[in-house]
This record gives sequence, structure tokens and C-alpha cells, in this order.
Amino acid sequence: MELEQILIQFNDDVTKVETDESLNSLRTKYLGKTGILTDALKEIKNVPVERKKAYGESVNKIKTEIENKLENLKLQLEDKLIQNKLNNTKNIDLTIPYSHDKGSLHPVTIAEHKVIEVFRSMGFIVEDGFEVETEYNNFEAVNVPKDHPARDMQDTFWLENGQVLRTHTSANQNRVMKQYGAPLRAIFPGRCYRNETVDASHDTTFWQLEGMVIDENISIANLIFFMKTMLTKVFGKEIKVRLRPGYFPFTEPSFELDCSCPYCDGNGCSVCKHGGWIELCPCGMIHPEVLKMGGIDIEKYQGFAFGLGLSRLAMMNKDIRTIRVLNGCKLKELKQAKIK
Ligand code: FA5
Repeated sequence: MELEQILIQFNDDVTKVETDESLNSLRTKYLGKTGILTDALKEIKNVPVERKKAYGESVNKIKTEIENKLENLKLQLEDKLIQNKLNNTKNIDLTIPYSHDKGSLHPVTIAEHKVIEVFRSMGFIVEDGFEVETEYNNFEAVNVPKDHPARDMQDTFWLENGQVLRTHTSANQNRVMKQYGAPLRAIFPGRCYRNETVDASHDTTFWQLEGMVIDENISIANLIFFMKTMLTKVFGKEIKVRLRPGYFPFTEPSFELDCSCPYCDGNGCSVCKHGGWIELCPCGMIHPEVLKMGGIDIEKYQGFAFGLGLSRLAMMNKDIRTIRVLNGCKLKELKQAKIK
């Protein structure tokens, strides 16, 4: 076919295109492997030398024109499609109000992220644990052998296979020590379970965040420093801490750590029940037996551990008065919680 004829025929074909499919067929007809224009391009080898240049220029000009027209046609078809869709939505009443529920993080996740960020900045690694644990990890490895009266401190959900739903994140201590050895700075947040009566501050399912520091020359002074620094960073203001004696089989000595109320600066408010202090975090120097079971050389290393009540922190953070809200799955209640 003569070159001029190709363009005339193409311009005629173009007028018949109405759909994407016919557009694609047209492209193949002219520009496909055995398309009309492709054949014309191949023909260049048979054109006498003196006409080759002119022929090449003409055929390329036609090719560019065809390509541009195909591209424009494609855009026109897309516009047509959108227009059709809009026409079909004419009967929709766009003024009807609709609710657009935005997702948000759970209060415990918010508190967890905040604490993790602070500990990471202090060089701690963040570990995961298991919610279903062996009796060994949950009890024996933290110095609570069978028949030890301390087992009664935490009412346990036992599984038929002898394993337990972990009663505390301390169940992960042994695993972490064996995995990383000393020196060690680790936290491990997680969900815990206890078979106990539910009240405003106790649930059967709750979150803790365990921390361990093991190194040479670690003392109670380090424990106080770390906790004070961490809480000051979490609450973004100077926080005082105080230790009261406590008892845990896995720490010696053991303490209950209170912090000055971050909401009233210790002056007394509803969050601290007007006492100015909040009971936040049991802790202590890790018992040598626990270190030994974790494979740590107790001649060289000492450490401290703590078990932050993450649910409690989340409640404080969002002024949630009853722990039930955290596991309740009632979005309305969760959203009503104030962000402090
Ligand atoms: C423990 O669980 C120890 N493993 C903590 C620890 C770790 C001590 C390392 C020393 C060294 P306790 O049973 O007190 O301790 O629980 C720690 C925190 O978890 C409590 O202060 C409280 O904030 C939270 N907690 C405990 N039981 C519940 C519950 N039923 N519901 C909600 N929070 C709870």
C-alpha cells in the first residue's frame, strides 16, 4: 500500500473506534508485528538508494502521527468512561451525612509504643515471648519451684498438657538470658493471664512490660536511676520515684516502686487517689539463682528486673477508670478515653 494511502485508511478506521478493544485492534493492525505500517518500515530495504532517505522520513512521520492519534483516542475513551460513571450516579444523594469511623491505636498499644521508644533510646532490645508457656519458664526458672507458697500469689490458668497461660512476663526472663547472655538490656512487653476476680484494676487478661539489666557492678542505685529516667521520659516531666520493700522469689531485695503522680505533680488528684504517689512497678535485684538458671556468671554479673503494669499505665495515660474498658472491645468507651 502506498504511504499516503495508509494514512487515509487509518484516519477512516479511527472514526469507527468506540471501545478499548477496538482501539487495541487498530493499534495491532497498523503497529503490530505484521501491521501495515510495520510492513511499510520493513519495505525500506527494497527502496532504491536515492529514495531511501525520503521514504524513511515519510514512513516515520506517518508512524508518529498514528501513534499520537492512538494516544489521544485512548485518553478520550478514558474520559468517556468516567463521564458514563458520573452519569450513572446522578441519583445518588451526596448530601446524606455518613459516618466515617477512623481507626485508632488501642490505649495499651499507645502506652507500649511510648515506653518502647524510651527504652530503645536507652539501648534496650525489645523481645517477644509466648503467651502459652512451660511451667518451667513461668515458675521454676524464676525461682518458684513446685509447692512454693509464692505460686499462690498468681492464680494460674493451667492447660491440659501441663503448660500455662503465662501469669507474668517474667516467664520470658530465662529464655532471654539464655539467648543473649550478659551484659544485657532487654524489655519484653506482653499479655498475661490470671485466674482472679475481676475488679476496677484487675482483669483476667492484662499487659505487663518486663525489663532486665544485667552487667558488672549493677546496684540498686542503677535501678533507681533507670526507672526515674525512663518515667521522666515517658511522662515528659521530672518524676520522683520511691521504693518500698516488696517480696518476689525472683528478686532479692524486692521492691514496689512508686512514682510521683505526673498529673498533679504529687499534689494529689483523682488519678493518684489524692496521695500524690502512684504504685507502678514491682522490681528488684535479680536473684542469683535466677541468673544461674539463665546461664549467667554470677561471680561477674548482677542485674535488676522490673515488671511494669502496662495496662495500668495505659489507664493512667488515658484516664480510664476501670480496666474492663481495655478488653471490652466497646469502641465508644475506648474512644471516650481522654488522651493526656
Ligand atoms: C509480677 O508479675 C512480677 N513478675 C513483676 C516483677 C518482675 C517483679 C521483675 C520483680 C522483678 P505483680 O504480680 O505485682 O508482679 O504484677 C506486676 C504488675 O502487673 C502489677 O503492679 C499490676 O500493675 C499488673 N497486674 C498484676 N495483676 C494484674 C491484673 N489481674 N490485672 C491488671 N494488672 C495486673
